[in-house]
Amino acid sequence: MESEVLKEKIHTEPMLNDPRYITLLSLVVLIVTLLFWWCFSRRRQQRRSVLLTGLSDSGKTLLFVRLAYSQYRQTFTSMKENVEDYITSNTALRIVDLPGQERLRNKFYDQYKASAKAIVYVVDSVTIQKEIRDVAEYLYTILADPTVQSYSPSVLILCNKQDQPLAKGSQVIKSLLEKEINLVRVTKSSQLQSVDPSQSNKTTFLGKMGKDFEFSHLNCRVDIAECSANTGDDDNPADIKSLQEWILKL
Ligand SMILES: Nc1nc2c(ncn2[C@@H]2O[C@H](COP(=O)(O)OP(=O)(O)O)[C@@H](O)[C@H]2O)c(=O)[nH]1
Ligand SMILES: [Mg+2]
Repeated sequence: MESEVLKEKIHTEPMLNDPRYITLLSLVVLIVTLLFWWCFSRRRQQRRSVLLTGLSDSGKTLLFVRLAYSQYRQTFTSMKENVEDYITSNTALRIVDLPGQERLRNKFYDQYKASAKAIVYVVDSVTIQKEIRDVAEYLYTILADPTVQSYSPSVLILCNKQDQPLAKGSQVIKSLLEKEINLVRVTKSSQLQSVDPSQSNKTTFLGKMGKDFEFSHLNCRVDIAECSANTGDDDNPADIKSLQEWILKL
């Protein structure tokens, strides 16, 4: 009996002392750890948010409510974000309605941009001409963002409030925005250069150098659609089908 125990000892001990065995063991442990870490970080980074962005009063919160609860609720100026799951037949998404107020929007945008699978930029089609500078500047900030540049999420420019008689159509809004971003990108890049010349080649130039700005020049896809989030009466029912269909295609 005792001799058997002794035999076994002799048998196993050299194995544990063998440096090759130790190396193999630590390699296996390392690989398993890395695998766990990789799965975990992938889960965390999974980009499944659809961000609703745009200036205040463009209709983001109303669109959010219609998407998430499919009913009308009175909205108010949002001071913080609204988040709700949005389950479609093929994916589980998350709709995030970001505040549009100038003082708040960057903070919330920075918080959510890394999780963005898609960005919906909501435009008030009635006041677009009056507010074109603000609308274009905010859109420029979103598109030129380094995170957006590297992940290139799908972008939808949503021309809301189409139920209003004075609303501009999507093609008019598209060319208004392209013209204005053409001007905005010149001012933005010269501003950056004067603040810190070394930064000028780090920030991306939006579009093609030496050509007028067009959305089709970007490496992320930019779509444009019309909708109306307002609860309609029977004469003009609310119509957010274009947005719902676009989300389904993500
Ligand atoms: N006529 C009309 N009004 C809208 C539409 N969408 C939003 N509104 C109104 O615009 C105002 C601002 O909407 P809200 O959702 O709070 O905009 P937010 O600031 O972007 O979140 C509210 O009074 C809404 O009722 C629309 O499609 N048509
Ligand atoms: Mg709001």
